[in-house]
Amino acid sequence: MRFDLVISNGTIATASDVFSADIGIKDGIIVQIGGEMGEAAQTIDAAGKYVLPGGIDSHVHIAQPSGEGIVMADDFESGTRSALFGGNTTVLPFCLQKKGRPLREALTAYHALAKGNCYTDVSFHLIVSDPSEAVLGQELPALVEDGYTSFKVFMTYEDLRLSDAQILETMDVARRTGALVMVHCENEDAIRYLIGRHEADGTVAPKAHATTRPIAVEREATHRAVSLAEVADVPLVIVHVSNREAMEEIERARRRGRKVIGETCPQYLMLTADDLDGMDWEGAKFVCSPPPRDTASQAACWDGLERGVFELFSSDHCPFRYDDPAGKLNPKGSRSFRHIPNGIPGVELRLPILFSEGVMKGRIDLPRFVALTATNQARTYGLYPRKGTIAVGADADIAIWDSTLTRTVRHADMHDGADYTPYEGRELTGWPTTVVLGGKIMVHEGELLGSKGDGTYRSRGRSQYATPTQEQSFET
Ligand code: DUC
Ligand code: ZN
Ligand code: ZN
Repeated sequence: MRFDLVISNGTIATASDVFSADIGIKDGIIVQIGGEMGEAAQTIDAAGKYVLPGGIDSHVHIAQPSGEGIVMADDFESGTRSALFGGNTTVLPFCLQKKGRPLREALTAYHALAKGNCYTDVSFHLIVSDPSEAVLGQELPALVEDGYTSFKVFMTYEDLRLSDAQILETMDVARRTGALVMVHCENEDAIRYLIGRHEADGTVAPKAHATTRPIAVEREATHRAVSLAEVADVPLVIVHVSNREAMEEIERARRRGRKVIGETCPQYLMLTADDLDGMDWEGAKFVCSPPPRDTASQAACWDGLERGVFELFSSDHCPFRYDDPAGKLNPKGSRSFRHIPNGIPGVELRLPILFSEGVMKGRIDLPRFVALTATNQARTYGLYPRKGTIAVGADADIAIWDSTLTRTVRHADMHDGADYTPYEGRELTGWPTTVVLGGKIMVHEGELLGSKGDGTYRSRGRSQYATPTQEQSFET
């Protein structure tokens, strides 16, 4: 048999092109695009459908330790299953260093959780919470060599935040090793100050999460992060950008010649701070950081997606169950916003939201959709060209989309471990109907055909943007 699988009659989109051709797959790899296909063990007829690279979601949290008594709603099985049904074939979760402990220890535990349980391929970022001399001097450089080529640092959360000096030291490791630093930009001291004022006048409902983390808190930290990266001379990723003022910091830094990669997420297009104001503590369902803003910020984020301020559109999937003592309504969280775990589910709806609201509504074209959700993600995090595109020699990670399908979002139809979706009741047009991972049909017409364990851990190369001072462009 010449091919294991042929996908015929579809319209293929890459980050640079839209064209009609058949795809021939052998041993998990795309081996032919276009021309006579000949015999195949399996064929999918994709007539009338779009054939896109499988989504790569470079920002998800799965089974991440989340504080006393709090349990994340997804393990690797449910999180990657949900990702798969949403048209993704690779996700990049975060491995969190425990303070005072080596990163390797966290990695060993995290790999054990993932092994044999994944429906998509996975690769880990590191969260550096304790940049000790040993971590900076030995551990991180060795881990970069081993394919852990990106790390996230936090400017917020008492137990995670790094000082400016620590951020600079971590950036310096990235500069020397070619790793890429991702920064969560919110000013913790300013948040503490505002929390104090809110508590003093008894304002403790979920909405206070938004008013204690206003745009100025994110803008200031974004400015500081890009400035620190300029001092250290490293490129950086500003993750989960929520508003125009933070975007302007990114654009200003780029005008100074800096390499700054911007990421935004579905919640900043679809939700506002008013969603945190629901009856009966329902606002807790929308608590995430940075918080959703207002409709002007939503428009700004769309503008950023259209103009290229953002190269990455990721979910920041960080699921906690709502009606659960280990989730949003934990005993303390049901009394004060301060104790509501931060994060919302989104890995399954990231792509349908951008397809429906972006492509179908004419805000972005299909190549830009592919760039934002797969190609740029692969380029940024050292997976390209093995992943993130449809090309001969690439992994056969493919999602087939039906742009005529309109569905109302119901959590009952989701495949994650949460008990709600923030997008309940939204009507979306354009859904993935078939997902192929490494040449294997994992989902077809809503049916799960793959098994947990079909997804494997993928070590990464260095980001193609992680070279100091040298100009790079996202053009394909
Ligand atoms: N940052 C994230 O990236 N995800 C969830 C919570 C947070 O603060
Ligand atoms: Zn974050
Ligand atoms: Zn996140």
